[in-house]
Amino acid sequence: MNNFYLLSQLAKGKNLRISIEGNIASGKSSLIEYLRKKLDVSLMQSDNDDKKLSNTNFNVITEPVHLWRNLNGNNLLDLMYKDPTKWSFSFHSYVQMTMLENHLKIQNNLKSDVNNTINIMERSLYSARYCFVENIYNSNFLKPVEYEILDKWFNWMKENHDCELDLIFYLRTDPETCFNRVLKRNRSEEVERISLSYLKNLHDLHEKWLVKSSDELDSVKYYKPKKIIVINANQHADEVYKCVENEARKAIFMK
Ligand code: D5M
Ligand code: MG
Repeated sequence: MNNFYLLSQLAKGKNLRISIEGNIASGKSSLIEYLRKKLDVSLMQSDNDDKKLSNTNFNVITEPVHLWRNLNGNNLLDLMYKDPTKWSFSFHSYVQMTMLENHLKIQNNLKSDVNNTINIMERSLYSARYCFVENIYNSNFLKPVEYEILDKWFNWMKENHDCELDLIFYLRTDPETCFNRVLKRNRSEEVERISLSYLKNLHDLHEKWLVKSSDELDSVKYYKPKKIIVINANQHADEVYKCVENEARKAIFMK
């Protein structure tokens, strides 16, 4: 039985909304690329055993980094890393908007009455707010009034649009591992601008939101889907993919 047969079982009769969350360079894009390739192959090859797969639609939505790198010729991602005090507000306003667009792409799918759909998105409106905005505010790159405006926009978006998720896969990675991967991938905007302490702070905020928070203890009211699956993403990518498969299997049996 392959991974995607399992995922298709989870999606049966529903539109499943999954977000892949994790620190910078935790392996989200690679996992999504792997899923996309496998899903294409599975759909093409679906035979008797995988018959149900052919009734399953996969909708993969990657993080819109290409938009942040090119807004009418402006590389906002680069500007934000170069001069965070000056550009963080503009950058995050645009990130929030493009993330909302991604949530709405899923919503349009739901409206079109297509069942058996697995929507997989890379990050969400929630990580942008709870991890990144929080981090730059704590680092004094946002003025209190800018932080308030972003927070107001976030709440408005959340309350006026359906941005619900069913499941989060959290790729939990040591900040040191992320740091080494950032160096290795050598993205021009990030090199020599992302420090280990920046990654540590982001890691702590992911943990606060996805691992440590609980309804009883929370002073902050975090949005969380019913199910959060934590994956040890310090491992080799092949092991991470295997864990995702095993966890999907467990989720089906516990359903
Ligand atoms: O790479 C995505 C890049 O974009 C990385 O440099 C972090 C940055 N990013 C993503 N979302 C945000 C927000 N909301 N604020 C600031 N910077 C952000 P990846 O490896 O996918 O994390
Ligand atoms: Mg990525």
